[in-house]
Amino acid sequence: MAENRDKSCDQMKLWKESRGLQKPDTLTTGAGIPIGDKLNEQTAGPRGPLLVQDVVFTDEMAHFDRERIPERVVHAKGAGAFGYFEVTHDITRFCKAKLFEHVGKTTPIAVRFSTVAGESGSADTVRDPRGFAVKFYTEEGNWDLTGNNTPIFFIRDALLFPSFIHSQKRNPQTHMKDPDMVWDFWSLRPESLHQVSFLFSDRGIPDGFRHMNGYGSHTFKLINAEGQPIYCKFHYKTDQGIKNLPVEEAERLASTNPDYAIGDLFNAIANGNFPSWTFYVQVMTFDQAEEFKFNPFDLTKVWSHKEYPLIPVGKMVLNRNPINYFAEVEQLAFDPSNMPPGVEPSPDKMLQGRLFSYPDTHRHRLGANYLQLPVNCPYKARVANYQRDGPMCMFDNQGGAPNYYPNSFSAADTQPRFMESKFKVSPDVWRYNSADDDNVTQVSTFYREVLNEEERQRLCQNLAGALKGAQHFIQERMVQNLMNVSPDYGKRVQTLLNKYNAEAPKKPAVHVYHRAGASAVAAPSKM
Ligand code: HDE
Repeated sequence: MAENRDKSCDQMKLWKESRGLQKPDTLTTGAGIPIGDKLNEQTAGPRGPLLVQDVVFTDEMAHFDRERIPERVVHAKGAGAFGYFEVTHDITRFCKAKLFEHVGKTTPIAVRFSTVAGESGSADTVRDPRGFAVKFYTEEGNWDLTGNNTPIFFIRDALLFPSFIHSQKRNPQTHMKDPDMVWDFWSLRPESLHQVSFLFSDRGIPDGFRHMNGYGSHTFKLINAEGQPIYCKFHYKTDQGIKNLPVEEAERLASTNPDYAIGDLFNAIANGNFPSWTFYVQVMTFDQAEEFKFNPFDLTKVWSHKEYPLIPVGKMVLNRNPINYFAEVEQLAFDPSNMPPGVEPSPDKMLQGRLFSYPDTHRHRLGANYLQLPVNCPYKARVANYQRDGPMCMFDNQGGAPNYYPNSFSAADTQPRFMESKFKVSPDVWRYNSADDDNVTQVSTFYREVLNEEERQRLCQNLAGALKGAQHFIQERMVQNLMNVSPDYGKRVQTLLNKYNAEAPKKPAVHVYHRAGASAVAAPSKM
């Protein structure tokens, strides 16, 4: 290998070497029929035309025409890897899930890290939260702890998610990222202040995927063997140490090496430098939850580590790169509703919304039988149900076993010990407005106590540097929200904006068809 080439650059060469002296396979069609010539079409005469009977051509082209599947609607750009989770500390007093059964137990895992707003070809080093999704292949089925590198989120009601994401993605007319949309939404929804402040701090641009923490983010419920529940949050702390990229370096990499984070992970694993994370839980009893000063299920807030200390549980190690990206990463499908007995959802509205959204998007993106794909298949468990057929059924479709339930011939039956825990809910059904559920206390603590002076300065610069792209009335609304967090925060951002606004060239007039009260897209005057 040339000195300055890393393993990802030499993948083709390394693959060839891994095959040793093995003879090349005979080239075939998709149906396995050997091919005599793959360089020349079958034509009537040397100048064409092409014959329909050239199945070597049609077989190749028809498959190519269907290569793309929809990219993930969010988190489209990402990297995956495989490894194991090992229990280092006993938590059976909280949780009966078999994967925590005893110290030393290991469970295979698949992990996918991602950015959120960019398309699958976008740069890795942008300011954006990072996805941190882990699939544990347990004997009781797959557990998909689908989190981010932040313990909080922008909103607390799942109904807002599509609009929030639209505001971060492309303008419906210009097809460009649009600061007006981004800041309009954030400034209209002040519950986003905590996550926005985190995002524009240094941690908004992690140095690759190995140097960041992960969080289950939501509150979950753990159930022990006696059936006792307790609320919990999950944390992964990076053993590589936290490292973030300075803005200038991130910008340089975005143009010179847009796949920086994918390459960094791939090469670390290929070189045997296996990244790892230490896994912790925080727990809160139901009584403590009743007394908690905030809504303990509010995803825009954290639980204090002082009051609810981190309890070590295990270690997660990544030691294998994907053998094929499409098969093992693009098709890797996480679903927060996949939880083994012993882990259950809390009432968190965001989590509840996600329980529906993920399997729904997978059925659209990958098809109804996506759980049969090798990377998604719960291979440590045995699937026994009454679901049958559908496109791309990959196995024996459960053979001759009865396909209805109940039946007199018994293929698979339930076991009461796997019942979910019972809990009380008796309030009125209503569309409860949670917009103003204390949007500032924890943000203020973050600004004044978590960040030091230099970090505060960088936060204000980063935030003002992005907010300056929005219209003045949006800037003003955002600054007012920051004032409510801390006058110092608001004033600093305002001072920077004054400077930027004074420097900014006058904006050219933009033709916009959209007016309040008018139809969203007015037809051009003459078609
Ligand atoms: Fe996601 N999110 N999300 N999300 N999310 C998706 O699922 C969604 C949220 C997260 O590597 C989608 O397969 C809703 C929070 C990760 O494959 C989609 C809501 C957190 C990944 C979806 C949220 C996440 C996704 C898009 C609000 C951190 C990538 C494609 C209720 C705790 C997983 C897909 C991977 C992906 C929906 C909010 C993390 C559409 C409705 C909060 C890491 O289903």
